[in-house]
Amino acid sequence: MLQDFKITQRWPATQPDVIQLYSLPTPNGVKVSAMLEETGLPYEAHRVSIMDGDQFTPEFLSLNPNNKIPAIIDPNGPDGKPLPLWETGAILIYLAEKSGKFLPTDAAKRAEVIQWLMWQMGGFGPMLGQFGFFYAFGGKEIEDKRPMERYRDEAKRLLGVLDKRLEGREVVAGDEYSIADIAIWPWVRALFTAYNASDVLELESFPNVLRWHTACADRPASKIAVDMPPKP
Ligand SMILES: N[C@@H](CCC(=O)N[C@@H](CS)C(=O)NCC(=O)O)C(=O)O
Repeated sequence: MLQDFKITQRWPATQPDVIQLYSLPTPNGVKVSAMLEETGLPYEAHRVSIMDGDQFTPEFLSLNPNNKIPAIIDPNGPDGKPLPLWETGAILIYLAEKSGKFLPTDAAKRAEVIQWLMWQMGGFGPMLGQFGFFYAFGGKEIEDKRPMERYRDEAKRLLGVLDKRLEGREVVAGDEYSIADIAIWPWVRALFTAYNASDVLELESFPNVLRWHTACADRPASKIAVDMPPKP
């Protein structure tokens, strides 16, 4: 039963039959909101304010001991049992399999999509996140610029890899829009928005990334996801 999950004591479900999303529109949060919007799976979004430390409350930690958003509970998981899940890569694969969308069934194409998803999870997201910390947030005032420069250069290298990949391609992997695109574009978006880093990363020198990002961000689902859960 959904109400057996302690997190529902702090963030009560008004629609207990649908997927419960605990999130905030950060790059990682947007990935899962975008996937839910793209698939059309019904869900209820709860706002977890990481600025106010909500992720460290016992209720949130009871769902995700790693104290990070987003996390979900699917009340109708495998075998009809509720399924709690965190880590966006795992959530995207789960939702793709549940909906039968955005992950090819062809084994080679599926492997390729998962490869790029893992590239985002293991490299693009964490490196851009560190760059953001040292360039735009808490680490901005640090006098020693080597940490910022290291992550800036790695961010540029990764953007170069993505740009090359997208040369003559509409999507990152496979033949159609997939969880690889859904995982990566919110991180490119953060470079323009939260990090204000167009100049320092010379984003104009990655035209394929810019073209692809515009197409991803223009999708109706993406437009809803960037404000999900909406501000109170
Ligand atoms: N690898 C995790 C990363 C999640 C993550 O870093 N979430 C950030 C927001 S984008 C967060 O909750 N930060 C709060 C904290 O670290 O206390 C995933 O993909 O789910």
